[in-house]
Amino acid sequence: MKKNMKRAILGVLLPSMVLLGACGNNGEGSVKTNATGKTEGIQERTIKAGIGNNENHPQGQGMKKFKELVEEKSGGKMKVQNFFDASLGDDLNMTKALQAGTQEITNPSTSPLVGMIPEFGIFDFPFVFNNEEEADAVLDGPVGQKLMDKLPEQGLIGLAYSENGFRQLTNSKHAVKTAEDFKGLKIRTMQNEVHLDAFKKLGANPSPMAFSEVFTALESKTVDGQENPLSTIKSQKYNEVQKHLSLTKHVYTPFIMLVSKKFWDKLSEEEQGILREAAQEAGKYQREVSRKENEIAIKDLEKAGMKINEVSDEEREKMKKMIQPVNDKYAEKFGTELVDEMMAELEKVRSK
Ligand code: TK8
Repeated sequence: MKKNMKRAILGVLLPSMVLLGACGNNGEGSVKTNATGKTEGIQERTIKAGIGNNENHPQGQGMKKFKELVEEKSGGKMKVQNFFDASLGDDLNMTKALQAGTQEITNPSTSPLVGMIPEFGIFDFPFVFNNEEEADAVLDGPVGQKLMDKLPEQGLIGLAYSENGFRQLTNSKHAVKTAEDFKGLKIRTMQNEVHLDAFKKLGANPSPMAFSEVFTALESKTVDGQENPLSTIKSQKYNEVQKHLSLTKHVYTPFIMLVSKKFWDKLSEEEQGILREAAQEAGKYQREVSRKENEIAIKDLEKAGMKINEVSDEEREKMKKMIQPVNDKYAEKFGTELVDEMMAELEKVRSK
């Protein structure tokens, strides 16, 4: 074939091959951006998502649903890599990794975030929620959104709430049926000042600790007890090192799906929409799984030999009165307006 003919063909073929490559492989060098420099469309991305619980726990099942939804909605281009059992660290250090941009997603309890955003502490007021319906209404309403709006200045984006759940007390010493029974008990708490003050008010001796250290602390008797929802007590096998389970139902803890703002700001609107939608759908699914699992867990824990006791409403009322000065102190600290708004939301649900 004549040289100039060859050159002519290559002159047409090469540029179109490069162009095709740019549209086809979505590699880093060929990222399409719009006039504002934001990326457009959906790029190939791998998203590291870490949690503290294991994959069978409702939180783990929620993250597997999140992965499935993100990959389905992005045509497989956005891949979620789930890391369970605090393998990337505990709630606080994973949240700090998001702020640093070295991890993309985590799903902590809101309680240990109060060091960054104190106002999340309003969810830690003991006995503030009576049931899941009340918790869902506050979290998915204007108060929950107001707290989400405080996240970007901390380098975080909040996508959705889901359910850790109502916390129950376990310990190795004795049943806790009355407020007096807390006296002297060494109880592990989350790193949260409201919990610490509330347990001190009840006469207990609280010790804040990261989640991944709890089982060893119970086993070695460094602490007498801990408090977590039934699904966590079961999935962490606390029954192996705790004899008594007291159904105190003293606090409702949410989980919150967080994204690194450093990562978020690189995403196109379409990619952001996919993550937000998937997080909200997975959050609703996870709440259902959590509620079903708690019904199963209490039966399994009894079968596993735990001594389970109820706490009467009058004793719960007594505990609530003892702790009220703590709630009042933190209402001042977190802003009485926000607390009043939460109480008004609760009134709406209760008067239905
Ligand atoms: C898991 C924790 C856990 C929480 C705790 O990462 O620390 O006791 O209840 O679920 O967020």
